[in-house]
Amino acid sequence: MAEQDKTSRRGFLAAAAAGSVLAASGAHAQGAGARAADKAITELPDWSKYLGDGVADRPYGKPSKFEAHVVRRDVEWLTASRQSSVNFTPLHELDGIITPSGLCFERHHGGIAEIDPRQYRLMINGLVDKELVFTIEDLKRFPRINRVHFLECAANSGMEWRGSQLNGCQFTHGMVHNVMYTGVPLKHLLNEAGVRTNARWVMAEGADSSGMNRSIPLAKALDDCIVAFRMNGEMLRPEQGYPVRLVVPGWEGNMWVKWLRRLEVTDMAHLAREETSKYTDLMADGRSRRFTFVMDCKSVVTNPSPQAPLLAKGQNVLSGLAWSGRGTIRRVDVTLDGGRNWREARIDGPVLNQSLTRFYVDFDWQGQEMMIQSRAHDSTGYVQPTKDELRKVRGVNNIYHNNGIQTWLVRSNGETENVEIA
Ligand SMILES: Nc1nc2c(c(=O)[nH]1)N[C@H]1C(S)=C(S)[C@@H](COP(=O)(O)O)O[C@H]1N2
Ligand SMILES: [Mo]
Repeated sequence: MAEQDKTSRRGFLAAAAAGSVLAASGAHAQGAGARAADKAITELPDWSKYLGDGVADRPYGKPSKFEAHVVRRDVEWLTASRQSSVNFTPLHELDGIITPSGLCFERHHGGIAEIDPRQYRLMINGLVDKELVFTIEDLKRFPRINRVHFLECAANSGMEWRGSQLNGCQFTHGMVHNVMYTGVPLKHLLNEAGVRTNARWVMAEGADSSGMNRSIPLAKALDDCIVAFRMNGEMLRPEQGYPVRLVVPGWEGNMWVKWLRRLEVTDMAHLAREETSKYTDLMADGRSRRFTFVMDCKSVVTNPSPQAPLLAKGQNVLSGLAWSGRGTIRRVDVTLDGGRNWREARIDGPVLNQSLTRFYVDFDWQGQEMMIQSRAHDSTGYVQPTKDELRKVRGVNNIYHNNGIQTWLVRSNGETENVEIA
């Protein structure tokens, strides 16, 4: 945590040194006097004088070197090993609704499996009329679909149950990503195998060294699950399960088995480690709730946020993300004064089912302290709860499924912190 504290403070001070913090009085450009002294205007820069790299130099494109700070980050003390660990999507550096493939957070239980696609096989066995084995090429001959969906780890915001501990929306909310998947509806493969009448569940198993597995109710498997091989048009990244992962729209990320090697159709849940010991919700009364599959409606303001302070007075843009595992986002409310006044945010871009949705509030800032929150409503009428409302039911010993309202304190110098309103 000390590390990211330093990072955000360093970023802020660097911006202050560059003279941009609180310098401008609006979103509009400097006056004529400032312009005359600005070498960026009066002198021809190198990039206008010399030829640039040719086309052959970058066969696979990368972001500008000036964007090198836009990376997934981890929190070292959170996990004991690098292979069973997690890093976080830099939400505060992104816009729109699609997460660039190279910035999708990663969560692995046994490191990244490196699978040769020619050796890859997917088996369907169990309560089926015929057991089947598919290669990648077999999968590509089934009718395929394209869907944009968020994947959120159930442990996202898990450190927030006991109060604010991580200073950055990358760290509090960055276990979510949103990409376009291309793949075969799981129902086509199950129909091909012929599901027996006593079947109720499908156990999905990964080919990584953790062999991670989860039980999916058959109804969900036949409804909207996808056996996906592409993300954002290209083949899945190794981190995201190359060459094949299961997409389980709206449901907790743990069920989206990566490096998918086997689907066993069963009459009862497998009661695997990840659905008994892990990914269960320890309630206030000490009992444990299992099978909390759906990720409830949630939102977060990505800018400003602790790693993305406000830099100028005057016209500003607040930006954020909202999503619901139960449908689409219908509305997002934003408060700048800790919940006394709420205004409706402006949603812009596609509003898709079980997908991240982008919202904005265009506002004027005169250096007043602000307590910023967002509150999302989904298409079922559900409204995102406060953290205290959740704690009343779930206590504070839980880790998973925290979809509570997040608060950022913006100080008069623009610095922003993760806080809670008592
Ligand atoms: N085979 C396998 N699948 C897996 C995991 C894993 O470790 N092994 N991690 C799960 C967890 S806990 C989550 S949150 C998501 C993370 O997906 P991502 O790495 O694409 O973000 O993958 C899930 N699928
Ligand atoms: Mo997860």
